[in-house]
Amino acid sequence: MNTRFQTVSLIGLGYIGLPTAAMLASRKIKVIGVDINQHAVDTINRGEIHIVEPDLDMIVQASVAQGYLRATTRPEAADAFLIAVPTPFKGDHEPDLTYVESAARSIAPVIKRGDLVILESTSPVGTTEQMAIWLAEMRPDLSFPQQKGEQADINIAYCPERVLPGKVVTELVNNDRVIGGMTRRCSQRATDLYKTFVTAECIPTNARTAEMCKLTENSFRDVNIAFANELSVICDKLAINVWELIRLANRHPRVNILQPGPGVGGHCIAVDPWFIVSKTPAEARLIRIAREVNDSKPHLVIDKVRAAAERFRSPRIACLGLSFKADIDDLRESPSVEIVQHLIQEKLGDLMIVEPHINALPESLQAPNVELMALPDAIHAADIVLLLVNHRAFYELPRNDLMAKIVIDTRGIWSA
Ligand code: SAJ
Repeated sequence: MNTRFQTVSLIGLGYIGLPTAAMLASRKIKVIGVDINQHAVDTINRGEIHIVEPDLDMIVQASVAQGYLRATTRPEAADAFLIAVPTPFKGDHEPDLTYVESAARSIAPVIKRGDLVILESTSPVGTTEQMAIWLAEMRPDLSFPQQKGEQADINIAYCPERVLPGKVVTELVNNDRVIGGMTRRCSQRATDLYKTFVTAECIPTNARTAEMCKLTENSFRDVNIAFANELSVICDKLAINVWELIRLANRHPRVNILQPGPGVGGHCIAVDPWFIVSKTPAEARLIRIAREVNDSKPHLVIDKVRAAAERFRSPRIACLGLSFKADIDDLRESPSVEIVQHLIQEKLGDLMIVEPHINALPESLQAPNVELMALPDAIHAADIVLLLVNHRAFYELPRNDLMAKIVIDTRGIWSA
């Protein structure tokens, strides 16, 4: 264990911050979690969690019980600060750095000589340097890497997380980490910190490359999903089963096509490519088009439902799945939610929503003729079955139950 970090503070206790706090605490480092959400703070201090992530509850419970993890709404002194706050976009896909700025400004009064500040939030290139400027503005008594290089009082690095929701606990430990220090010493200190719980490699680089690396990874995935989604549209026109096509093409030793779906959701892949486009709009042509292809997919699904609904006076439509991907409860930026919202607006019929991971419909989907239902009841009553998410539970549905229904399978779980 690294004894130089006695106390570490996590700013932002969401899907990344809380698991990271828990991993550090499980290595017997004193962790102070900070979040503006009082409910999250209270939940964690009871040893419980406010998000769904396998195995995280046990680690948080043990860390709180043993006194290694504690949450609060106000930053306190620590040896290292990891900022993991949201970076959404505003207006025409422009990155919104408000949360990063307020996180940086909130820790500025408590940082001291020798501290390490790490930004983990997905950010446009240059954000870490900007964060260092905000900190320096508020603490003229301390020196920062942009002023004093290796001799700075405060070390600053950008270290993106790259964990997959649903597998966060194992991926936090087993994934390689890109460590983008503003100086070599910053990278070294950040590596020392991550090495307390990461068993994989920590690879040093500079802050800008690390920022771009995170954006590149998610854009790579987005472009590849866009390719699959475009193929699905082409195959619909040409009466070809796209899932069979992809399976066959993937038999080639150097081809590995991803899966088409109803669109790309979540707070990462559907957002991060825009951070590249916003910095270099003229150059990022393919990246922008991929975003547009993926964003157009929900509308093509709605067109299919509309065409199917025309066959009935008042169709009963079972919509299976709301989350942005399989086997999680996260509805953020979910194409399924977008699709269901449109179906509600168009009053296409009675909507029976099946989402095994939630107990109540989100407010945006509360309307007359919309009901959250159990799978068997919804299937039994449906004229049209719209499969939106490939949750494990849906694979097990007996095929006979779908006979005499119109099936729109956007994930290919039955059509493949
Ligand atoms: N999707 C498809 N077809 C596919 C794969 C995914 O349509 O073949 C859709 C999913 O249904 C979902 C969306 O893409 O709507 C995103 O899902 P995902 O599983 O690809 O990714 P996320 O958003 O859960 O996590 C990604 C991961 N990035 C990469 O795989 C490059 C993860 O490692 C990152 O840490 C995470 O983004 C993040 O936080 O940035």
